Amino acid sequence: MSEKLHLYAMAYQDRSDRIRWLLEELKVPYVDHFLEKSAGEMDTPEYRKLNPMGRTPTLVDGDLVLWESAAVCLYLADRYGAGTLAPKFDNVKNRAEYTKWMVWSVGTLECVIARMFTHVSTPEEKQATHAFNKQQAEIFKLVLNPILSKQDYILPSGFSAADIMLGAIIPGAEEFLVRGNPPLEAYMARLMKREAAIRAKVF
Ligand SMILES: N[C@@H](CCC(=O)N[C@@H](CS)C(=O)NCC(=O)O)C(=O)O
Repeated sequence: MSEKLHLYAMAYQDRSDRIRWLLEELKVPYVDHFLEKSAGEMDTPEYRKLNPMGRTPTLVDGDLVLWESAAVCLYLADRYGAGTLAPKFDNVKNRAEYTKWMVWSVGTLECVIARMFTHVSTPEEKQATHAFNKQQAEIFKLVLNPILSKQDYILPSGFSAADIMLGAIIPGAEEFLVRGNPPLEAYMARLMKREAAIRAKVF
């Protein structure tokens, strides 16, 4: 590892927290670049060359430019944490389970959490959104609670990049999914204590 990695993020808050947390866990040196959207810093020709959508986060590792936070985390865990934060490819079934959580966290959980924040104005809309949020959270509990009641992390083999993805996304549904739900309260407390997460200022 000769050169430092570069992480481009939107100033204040975006989905780079999961990548920064993973980099801290991996102890891989990196440089943060915080871009001010309102100042047009995500729209410059230089940044658009890295990320044609003008979105964040984006990682630059030597000649590799990569965006999509889950893809970046999959890459980093394979490149710098194979066998520790990512199951190796020689066990295809473990690998499939790990990939499932990495993809589910953004493709299902985060998509639904984003919908939970749809702007509503009338009392009827508020009631419908509340009912939707509760119903979706119950479905997620059916998936997560049985696993996190019997083991500390989402994979039986222990802490992995999949916990970083889940741990960075679950707080978005704190009110519906975590509060008053002991397996997830304990899981989040466990994750929030991790020094790498504290250094990365995820929570
Ligand atoms: N699915 C993408 C989401 C990328 C994305 O929408 N990023 C937001 C910040 S978290 C963004 O750049 N928003 C600025 C904009 O939409 O103009 C990922 O996980 O990286």
